Amino acid sequence: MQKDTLVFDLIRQELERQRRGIELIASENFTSLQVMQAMGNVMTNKYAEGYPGRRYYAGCEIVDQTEQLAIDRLKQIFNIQYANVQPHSGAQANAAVALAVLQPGDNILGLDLSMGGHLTHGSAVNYSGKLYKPHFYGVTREGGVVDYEMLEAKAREVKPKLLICGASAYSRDWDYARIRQVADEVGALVMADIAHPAGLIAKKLLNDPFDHCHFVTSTTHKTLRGPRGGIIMMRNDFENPWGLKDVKGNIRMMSNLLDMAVFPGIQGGPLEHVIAAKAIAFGEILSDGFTAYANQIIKNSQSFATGLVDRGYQIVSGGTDNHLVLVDLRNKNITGKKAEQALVAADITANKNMVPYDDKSAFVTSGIRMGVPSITTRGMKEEHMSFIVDAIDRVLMNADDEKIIGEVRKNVNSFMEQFVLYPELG
Ligand code: DSN
Repeated sequence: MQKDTLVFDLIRQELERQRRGIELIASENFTSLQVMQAMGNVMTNKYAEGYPGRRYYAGCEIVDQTEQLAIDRLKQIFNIQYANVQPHSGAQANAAVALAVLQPGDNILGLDLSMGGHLTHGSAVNYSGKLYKPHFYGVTREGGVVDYEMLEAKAREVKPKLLICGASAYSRDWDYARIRQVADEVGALVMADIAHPAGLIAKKLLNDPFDHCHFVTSTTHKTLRGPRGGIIMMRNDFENPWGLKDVKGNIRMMSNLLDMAVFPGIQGGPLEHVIAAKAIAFGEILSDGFTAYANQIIKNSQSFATGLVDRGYQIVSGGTDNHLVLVDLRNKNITGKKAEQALVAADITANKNMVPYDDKSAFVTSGIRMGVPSITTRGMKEEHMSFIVDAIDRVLMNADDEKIIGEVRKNVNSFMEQFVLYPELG
């Protein structure tokens, strides 16, 4: 068969783009070569509907072993009793939890998307806002931190069946114990979506959600640095003390209900090649190297945030506990959209983002979200953050000056040469 040079040329171009630029999209990362290699293998040919040892297809003896390895390693990472590694994405993981515990029309309560929440936490354009009745809490206008009093008041008012915590543009840690307290008071179950900070939680650098939240979901490709995908986890409540039922009206173990919600509930065949890559990534997370990586994320993030503040940038909530910052650009007289475009022209990739109480639309926005997981993977340390802050500041203060942006791009490209990415790929 003839090689499809058109597609492989584009893949090569994407590799060069990733190599020459500064990647600050907070939800991205660079996997190891072996994680990528595992995604391009013969397991993509295998159908394996079901779970290890109980499949609907023959010939699953080998993929059973990779999937079981992924499950066992994930349980070890977070010290948990239950893990499902089949969700194709974080959105699928959240959909499966909702399917397992909610009925259409049930109340759910999550962080407002415009305040840092996620589409799957009840947005009107998402299944979560269409199938269920969404309610929201926000962050405080002054401090930019989760407004727990508002959360508690809303919970008491709407009595959600599922209370969702976690965010995609929030730089502070969560008080899971406080959330669980009000959830118990109003009879809600709690789901923590830790897609963004999971790698930091894995190394105990942030609060542990597992003792307080009934269900914990995540993606595997952000701070966990694995392949694109999702996972569902539980430490306790394994036995379904609430008496939730399956479609036939039988009370089942919570683990069964969650497994059934993933398959056959919302997915068919699992992506066993991706699950093999998840197993590899989970093995890497268990290593000392990943502990050093997670610690370096925090150091880089702190140093990056301090550099921005020193330049007069306003970080929502005033700083960061995790891997990202959300910058309110209103005092710099530039929109998020314009900032994103100017930065991309200088080979610095970050995404525009609404800030809490934004006066601009989601297409324009007043903010920019930036994170350090990718640049930390490339080997950057605290001392490299000042170059990045300088470059960002120069671009944003000269967003219409193509000459200056061209100069910054050149500097960025030569700066990045020292942080070699995938040397094995030539
Ligand atoms: N799109 C992801 C992010 O960038 O945070 C969340 O799904």
